[in-house]
Amino acid sequence: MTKKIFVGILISLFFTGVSNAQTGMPIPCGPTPTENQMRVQEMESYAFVHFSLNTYTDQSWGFGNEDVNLFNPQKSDCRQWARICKESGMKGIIITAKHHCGFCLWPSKYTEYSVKNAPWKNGKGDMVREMADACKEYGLKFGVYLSPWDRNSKDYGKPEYITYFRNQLTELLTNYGEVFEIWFDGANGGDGYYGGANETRKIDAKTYYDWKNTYALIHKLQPKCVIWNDGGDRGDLRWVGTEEGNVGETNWSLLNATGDVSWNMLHFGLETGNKWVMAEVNTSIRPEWFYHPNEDSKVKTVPQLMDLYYNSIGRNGTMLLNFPIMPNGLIHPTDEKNGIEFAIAVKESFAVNLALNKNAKASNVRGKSVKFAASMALDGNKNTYWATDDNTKTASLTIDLGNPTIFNRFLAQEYIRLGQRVKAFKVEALVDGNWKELAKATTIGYKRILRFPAVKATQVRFSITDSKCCPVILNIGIYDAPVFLNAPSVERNQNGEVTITTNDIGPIFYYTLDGSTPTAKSNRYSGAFPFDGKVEIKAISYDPSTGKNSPVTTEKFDISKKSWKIVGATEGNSIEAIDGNPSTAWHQKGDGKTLVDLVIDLGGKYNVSGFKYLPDQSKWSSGIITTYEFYVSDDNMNWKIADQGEFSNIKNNPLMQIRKFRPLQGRYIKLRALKNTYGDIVAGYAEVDVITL
Ligand code: FUL
Repeated sequence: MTKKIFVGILISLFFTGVSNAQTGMPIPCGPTPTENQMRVQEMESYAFVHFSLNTYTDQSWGFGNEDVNLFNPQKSDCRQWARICKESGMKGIIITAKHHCGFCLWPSKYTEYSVKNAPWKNGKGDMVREMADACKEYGLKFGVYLSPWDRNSKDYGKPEYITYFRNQLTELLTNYGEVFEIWFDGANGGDGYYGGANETRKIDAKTYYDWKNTYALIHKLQPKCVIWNDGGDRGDLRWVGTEEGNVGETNWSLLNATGDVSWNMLHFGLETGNKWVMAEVNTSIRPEWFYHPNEDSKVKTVPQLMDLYYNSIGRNGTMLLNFPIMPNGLIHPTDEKNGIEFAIAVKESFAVNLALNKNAKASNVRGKSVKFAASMALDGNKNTYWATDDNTKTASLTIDLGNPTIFNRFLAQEYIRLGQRVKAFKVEALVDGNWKELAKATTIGYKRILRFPAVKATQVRFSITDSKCCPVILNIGIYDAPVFLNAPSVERNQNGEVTITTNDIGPIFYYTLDGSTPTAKSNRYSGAFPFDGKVEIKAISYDPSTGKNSPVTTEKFDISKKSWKIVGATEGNSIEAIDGNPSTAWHQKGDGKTLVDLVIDLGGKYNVSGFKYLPDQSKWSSGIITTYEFYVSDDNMNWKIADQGEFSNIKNNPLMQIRKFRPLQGRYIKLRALKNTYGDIVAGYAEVDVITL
């Protein structure tokens, strides 16, 4: 052998060695998910059911002194809940075993405040058992919500409560079979009944529950259970900072294991985080979590649920969708219908992957190995992936669709068992011989779905423009999904002018004023129209090109606000509190020392039987009232109290608050803010309205 040949062999051995190294799988990039997290991530969607004494008192949070005798669902049927959830595409159900009021849906040994003292099934019922059994029957996973805050317990706030809390946790994690997720609500501490003390108790949610040992107990009793915790040590899943049903478009499944977590970290994750803490998007199919009859016309529609799908699962999150239970113990037929139609819409949208097994070319393939070829992202196999060489952080994959193909969705998945990597990417299509950019985005993670107007193209180019480590792409999907029209919004301003609008492009509107369901034969909307006084307006969007219409919007308006006046306002644009426009708000600081009252002259005498309060809808808004009193007066001097209470979950869910009371006659109303979410002296109002007889 000549020296030259020998050196040649050495060189080629060296390079073979290098390329062999590259044909091995990429090493993990930062933190990776546990098997338990993987399992839940792959479930994608699961349900909450909210049921408790609140269901009978029309409240969001119970104070802890509500009568157990109220709990008597005549038709309760957990099998109905399980069937509906299953048909709505849910893979599991988490039941509110104990909400903040402390009432237990199972006959806990450790409290009298439970189903065992309720008339339901003569105190022999166990709703948690029925739920666990129904889940088993319907092939669903079973999970438990156990509120750490307990407004009934006399021990809440004291060390003894932790023993009580862990005893209850042990009951739930021992007696009902496998639990896939435990949910510890972050709302913690404040005023409550507390065994009759009726006082305010504050705790430090980070330290009070000794989460380390509480977690150890969970891991011992239920090794496959994931922990959702908003109040203390980092669990397996995180809250996304809102109950509206979306996570950030940039969504890293990472946080730091210790230290404070900001709103941005909750919503977008933390690229540099050292622990895998995936995002769970929790929201309700109705505005509120518990059942309220006045929300029967506010159930999320199929287009709204599809938005939720794209803004949660389509953004690397899981979707936790709540179904409230009615006082009779069943899910409302509208919730059932919309839930099931939603599942059908999801199925239709992703029925045919137009990229499946299509020819594809990658700009770089790890070690040039077939094991990591572009085709591995198009083979529908969840164990194979396209990967690039270690030092390649930008790469593209071009898919040949064969024929000109129409599509409007692009889906990408990373092989997250090796960590989350991609920081930015774009999608282009070859349309009539020219490359056209369809969408640009940031993170991918477990799953990312992009929506864009339909396009007809022969090739699609997916380019990763930035990545933490070499990209590892599990799956690509291209779909032609049906498009659903959104229900329009109907608003009425202070002058009594009604407007109907939508974000969709192109539809026309039809409406009715007599409570009947609008069709393409009803009144056609041709611009703002006057309608003063009480009315129920129903409206639809209609697309003349397809003949399809949106779900129906129903808005009820009470007496005219034309002659309303805010009394004594000295600052800001007070009219914004009563202008009928939910996106404007008035904030009053009054004398700068205490919260001041809002007094409105209704311009005439009415039988006032309720009021509505919408807090400022902008993010980080100040002046969100949490505790209030409401008065009515004839003369703006002698006031009769009509109602008082709390707007319970208003910080996380800043919805229109509706309160009804025994009617009182008067010309003036007064909303007195006693506390707000920031504990300062600003009272803010996006809208205030009355309900009259
Ligand atoms: C919130 C609670 O305060 C609500 O009542 C509801 O249970 C929701 C899921 O979490 O923080």
